[in-house]
Amino acid sequence: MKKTVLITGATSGIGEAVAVKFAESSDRLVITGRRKERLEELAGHLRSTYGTEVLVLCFDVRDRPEVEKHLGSLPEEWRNIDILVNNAGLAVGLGHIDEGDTDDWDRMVDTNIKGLLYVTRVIAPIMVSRGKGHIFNIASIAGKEVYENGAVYCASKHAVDALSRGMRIDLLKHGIKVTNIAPGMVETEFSLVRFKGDSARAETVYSGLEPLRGEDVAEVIHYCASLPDHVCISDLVITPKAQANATNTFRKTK
Ligand code: NDP
Ligand code: 8X3
Repeated sequence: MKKTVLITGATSGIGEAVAVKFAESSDRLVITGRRKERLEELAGHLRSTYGTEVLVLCFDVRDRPEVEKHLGSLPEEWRNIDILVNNAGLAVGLGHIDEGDTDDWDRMVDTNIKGLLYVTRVIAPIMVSRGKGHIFNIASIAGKEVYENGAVYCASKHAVDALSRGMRIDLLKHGIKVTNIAPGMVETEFSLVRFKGDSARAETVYSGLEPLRGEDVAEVIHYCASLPDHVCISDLVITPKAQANATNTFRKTK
């Protein structure tokens, strides 16, 4: 049966790949993000390629009134969200705690933690009222470990990890599953955003190894969502073969 899937941050990377994956299995999609043109382009592609029913909602997850306005007034035929993928997020900057840019910290905390909470606060009650639903929180290997220069991003993803565990307890009696997804290196726009548009620096992150692609993470999320109702995968760390943990990678030199 068709599911209705809400994905935050569907304009690129993991979120876009998740949208395509669920479209392939004929599900209905609510895709969100800030870049309207990208959302419209993706919606057009999914409609023409897969015949997908798509609702586009353009908003910033940091803006609580906007989140409440858009998600709190979903058209009746779109209200029954079966799957929420809390994916919108970012790292900005890389530096020691005594030198960090506090605006960067605000962006990470506001997007990765508060944005995820604002979205969940609107959608979870809908799931509770229906007695079913599945929430995926895209955390990170940075939510399991901490690395030099990444304290604030790591802290924000540790918060997501804790929220996944807390949500799972709170929503247990309502029949709602919560899956925490903790990817390692995925080649998306992530590093371009982290390095504020410095594409040469972003490319070095993935040099000499084969990183994950958004599609790899999407495949895993789709698998978790396809399991029988009584089965819940709670937490998954997914890395490329060449990555052992947050700091150890094996790179081939030319
Ligand atoms: P991308 O930069 O490719 O995608 C990030 C998405 O988040 C975009 O669609 C962007 O949309 C959206 N987004 C960012 N800020 C906001 C905002 N304020 N409001 C609404 N949407 C927002 O990176 P990834 O696909 O890699 O990142 C997706 C998630 O995966 C993030 O939470 C990231 O932390 C996590 N992750 C990524 C890893 C990696 O190595 N790439 C590894 C582990 C976790 P727009 O700009 O249009 O608003
Ligand atoms: C993204 C993975 O290792 O760059 O969450 O923090 S990492």
